[in-house]
Amino acid sequence: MKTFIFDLDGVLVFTDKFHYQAWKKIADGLGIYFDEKINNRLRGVSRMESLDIILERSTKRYSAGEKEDMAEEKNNYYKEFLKKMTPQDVEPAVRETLAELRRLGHKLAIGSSSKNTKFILQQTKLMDMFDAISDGTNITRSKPDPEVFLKAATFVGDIPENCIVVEDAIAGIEAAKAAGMMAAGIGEAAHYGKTDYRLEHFKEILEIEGI
Ligand code: B16
Ligand code: MG
Repeated sequence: MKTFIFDLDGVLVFTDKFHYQAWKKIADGLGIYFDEKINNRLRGVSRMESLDIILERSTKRYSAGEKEDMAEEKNNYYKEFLKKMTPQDVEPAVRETLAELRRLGHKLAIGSSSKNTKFILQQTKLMDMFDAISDGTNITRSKPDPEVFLKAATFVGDIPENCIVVEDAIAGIEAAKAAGMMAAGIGEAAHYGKTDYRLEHFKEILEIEGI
């Protein structure tokens, strides 16, 4: 039996468009250029690090307090989108695959940088699928640091060598490998050199050899 550790944004749900719209409001308000390409760099990265990436294009320097306020304002916009999420925002293939992995006896965990993880899992009615949740509220270093995945393994009581991380972000694949885990990549991460299993579709998780 294995432990599967799932990233949230970009793997189980597609909230990156909400992150984009919320950050865009902040950037526009500050007169800073921001587009979808820059938004791609924010995948898997913590909220404050995301803000620092956006502010790279600013000529002005902001205090820690000002940055806290901007991050909070962004999160308030973002949460307005999350409030409208429903179970329909999870693709049937995702729900079916998780149910099948559970039926086969594997352990399932979340390994997400997001502090909104539990709210998203509640909105989409995914909470009951997981044995453990490691997220932005229990880490001090974000991906590519392995902390979020190592904590997930500890929470389910398994060793890193028995864990398979499913990720869409390159920072997430780096984190999985740094944790000594196997890494399955979907989307952009499927084409990354360090990815062990390349997934075209979520259901292909069930075809991973030896599970
Ligand atoms: P929050 P993941 C990450 O989630 C997102 O990919 C990233 O864009 C976001 O900045 C980060 O969560 C923090 O999110 O502001 O909700 O705490 O991909 O690790 O599930
Ligand atoms: Mg992600």
